[in-house]
Order: sequence, then structure tokens, then C-alpha cells
Amino acid sequence: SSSRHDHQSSSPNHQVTEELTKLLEVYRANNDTWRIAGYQKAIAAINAYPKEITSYDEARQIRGVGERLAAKVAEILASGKLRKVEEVCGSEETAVISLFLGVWGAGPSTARAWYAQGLRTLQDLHERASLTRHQKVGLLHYHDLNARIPRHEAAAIHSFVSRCCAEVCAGLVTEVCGSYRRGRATCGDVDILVSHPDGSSHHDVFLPLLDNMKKKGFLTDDLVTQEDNGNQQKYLGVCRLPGPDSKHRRIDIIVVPYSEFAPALLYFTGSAHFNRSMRLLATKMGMSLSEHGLRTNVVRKGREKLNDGCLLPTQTEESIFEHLGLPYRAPHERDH
Ligand code: DCP
Ligand code: MG
Ligand code: MN
Repeated sequence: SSSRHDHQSSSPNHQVTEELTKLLEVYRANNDTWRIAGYQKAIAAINAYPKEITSYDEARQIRGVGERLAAKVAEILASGKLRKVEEVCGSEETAVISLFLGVWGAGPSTARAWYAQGLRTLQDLHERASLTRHQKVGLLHYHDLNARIPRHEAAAIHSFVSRCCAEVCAGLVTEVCGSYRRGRATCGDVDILVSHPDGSSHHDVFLPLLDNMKKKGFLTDDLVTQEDNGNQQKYLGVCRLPGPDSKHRRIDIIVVPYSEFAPALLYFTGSAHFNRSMRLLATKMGMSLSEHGLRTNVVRKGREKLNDGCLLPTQTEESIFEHLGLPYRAPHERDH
């Protein structure tokens, strides 16, 4: 989704991560999976680093920053920029592909195909590209959807959704997850978890809730409505708060059974990288962690699961950390 241009301006190493992010964008445009992962990890680690980095050696000591990245950091410290960024970002091809990657639902291969077809501007896409339904929505709201959402607006969107929930069914609980819950100053989208403490009322609220929000003009465009993911229902779409100046924003809503509330909360809070490492740890311990729950005594043959193991009780996020033998990490400590 649109985590582009997401750097924390509060970081003392803002200039370094901004320059590295430009290179990350280039690798995204080239679909260079390994470099993308490496740069994302390093940028998150540098963002989390509390002091101004002053040398190669200091950079090298940060977990996630290897020799090559530390050399890049040193180059930025010395000259304020990266030569490589100047070389590649100067090219028209990279600039256009990066522009096209901002269309929600367009990946690197699509963006490159459009470029190869001779398309260069958003207007070209509008007139001559064959677009999927998702890409049409992405193009229609291109500038809004590529803008970060200020934290206070994410909170206002949550309040709006909470009021709609209360109208649809008394007692529904809602929680904003994702980057918002991790304490970020701005968010790429708003991720809202919905459930009901009575354990059963969540069954019948998904479609009526969406309907309620559409009638109010709050949900403006649907992207994905998915009801087949076990007992969880997921909506990806676009919303807009009332008022003449409000922007269209990406919103994700998941409705889950209350028995899966804590694992769903943990999953939906992320970060994606944090989730991957936690799942990997669970796997190494013969367990299996998902948004549905934590299972133990899972027998695997290679990557294949031979049985499902048995479900552990996970009433709270804390209990999941405990089962995995980990000290609890508050949401704002899960940013990388
Ligand atoms: N998630 C995940 N793996 C993915 C995508 C998502 O584990 N491939 C989980 C972790 C994310 C959460 O879902 O934190 C929400 O996904 P988002 O794409 O909304 O990501 P964030 O909210 O973390 O960041 P952003 O500010 O870009 O929305
Ligand atoms: Mg999000
Ligand atoms: Mn999301």
C-alpha cells in the first residue's frame, strides 16, 4: 500500500533516511526484492536510532545496517547526498515508473509495461492504459491516496467509524491499528479492527456496516471485500470525512470474532516486518502464529504443515508474547 514518502521527520538522521528512501524507490521501481527488503530494514533501524549518526563505524553498529549500507550512510554524511541517486533518479524512465507506481493496484511490472507502451503521464494512463478496477480508483484519487494522513485525521476517521458501528449494533468495539497504533505522526491508511465482546454479534455486522457508511457518503470506492478468510471479514476501500476540504483516504476494516481479538490486534498493528519476525520465531518453536491465533505442537515437514497443532489461549497481546518467551513490546516499540 502507500507507505511512500514515509520518513519520520523527528529522527535526528532525517537527511540520511530521506536520501536512502530515494534509492529504495528506485529499487521498488525495478522490483529488486532483496534490496527493497534490505533498505526498508536499514531505514527503519536508522529511523529508530536515537542519536545523530556521525561515522561509518557508528552506522555499521546499528542492527540491519551492513557494510554496503554503512558506506552509503558515510557518503551522505560527507556530501549530503548519494551520487547513485543523482545518476538514476535523473533518468526519465525511473521518474515515470515511480509516478506510475503511485497508482494503487499497479506493481512494478505493470508500471514498466505502461512505460514500454509509451505512456508518460497520468493523463496518458487515463486516456490510453487498460486499467483494472483497482487501478481506476487509484488513478481517480491519485494525489489524495499518495498523501500521508495526519494522525489527528486518522483519529477523526476512527471516531466516524465508531459512530457508524454503534448505529449498526450496540456494543461493537473498535480499535485503530497499523501505523497509527504504533504511534506514527502520519499514516498511509487507517486500519480499523471491529469485534463484539458477546462473541456472536460480529457475524451479522460486516455488510450492514459497509452499507451504513456508503449511505452516508463516507465510503466512496470499494477495493476489496473479502469474506472468505476463516472467520474474519476484511474490507479495503476509500473513505472521505464530511466537509468540503477533506481528502479521500485509504481505509481497511476487519471484523473478527472476539475469540480472535488479541491475535488480530497484534497482526493488524504490525509492523509487517515485526509480524514476519514474530511468525518466524513461532515457527522455530514448533508453533504457528497468525491473525487467527497461536498454535502449538505444529508438526512440519519442510515448509508443509502435517497437523494444525492445538490452539493456545490468547486473551491478550501480552499472553502471545508470553507463550513465545518474549518480553512484551508496546505498539510503539514494534515499528521495525
Ligand atoms: N500486514 C502484514 N503483512 C503485510 C501487510 C500488512 O503483516 N504484507 C499487517 C501489519 C501492518 C498491518 O497489517 O502493520 C496494516 O497494514 P498497512 O499496510 O496498513 O501498514 P501500516 O499501517 O503498518 O503502515 P501504513 O502507514 O503504510 O498504513
Ligand atoms: Mg496502515
Ligand atoms: Mn492498511
